Amino acid sequence: MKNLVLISKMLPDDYIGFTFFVGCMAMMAASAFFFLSLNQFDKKWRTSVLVSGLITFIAAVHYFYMKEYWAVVGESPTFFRYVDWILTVPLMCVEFYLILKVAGAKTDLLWKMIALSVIMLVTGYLGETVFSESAALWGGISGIAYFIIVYEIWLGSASKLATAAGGNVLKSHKILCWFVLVGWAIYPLGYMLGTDGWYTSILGKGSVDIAYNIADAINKIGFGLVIYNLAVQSQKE
Ligand SMILES: *C/C=C(C)/C=C/C=C(C)/C=C/C1=C(C)CCCC1(C)C
Repeated sequence: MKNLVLISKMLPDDYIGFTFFVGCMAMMAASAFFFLSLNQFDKKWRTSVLVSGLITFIAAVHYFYMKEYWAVVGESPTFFRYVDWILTVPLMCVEFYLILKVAGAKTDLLWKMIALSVIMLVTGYLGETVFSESAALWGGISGIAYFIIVYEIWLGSASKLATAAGGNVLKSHKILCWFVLVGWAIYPLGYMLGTDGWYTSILGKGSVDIAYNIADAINKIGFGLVIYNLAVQSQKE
């Protein structure tokens, strides 16, 4: 039987390991926060806050594995990373759908967003692993799916529903739109730092993991807090 590693050394210059560790703790704390707040919400908002907690909780578990993987194997935990994303990004689409339900959002919108995010992530995974010699091509296909998501929420049917809903929902939808446009854009940047393509001569090489870890903290915890705040504000009224 192989050795079971329970704890591994953290070197003081292991900045990547540090962001994995802090990421793990931050996701755990955020999950505790969302779950423990559930009782203060009535049924209408509880599901949304629960989903915020599930997103950070799923990430916390994956970060627990990823920090160990990094410490023991010393490589990017690409597989765990994408399993995390394929579970959590569709849940973020669910959040959009849940808050827009008041304006009559249909499950078509939900499935369309989920399908686009799956295409975005599967093609990105292929570009980072199986077909890494054509990473730019796969990243480009992934980028198209990403732009359609951005279009859908900023200008497409999701934005029309948000306008129809008005008030707090519209305000929160707008903030979430910014998360997707700016916060999510860190991921393709990380991808370009970690793979070889036409962009390598411009950007050089860097750590995918630092980019992805920072992006995850901003997007998963920040996104969840926007939903939490929407629930608090709406319930006050
Ligand atoms: C919690 C995790 C989140 C919000 C992950 C989001 C991931 C992306 C928006 C990834 C996008 C990518 C591209 C747009 C092109 C290159 C490949 C990806 C998968 C890194």
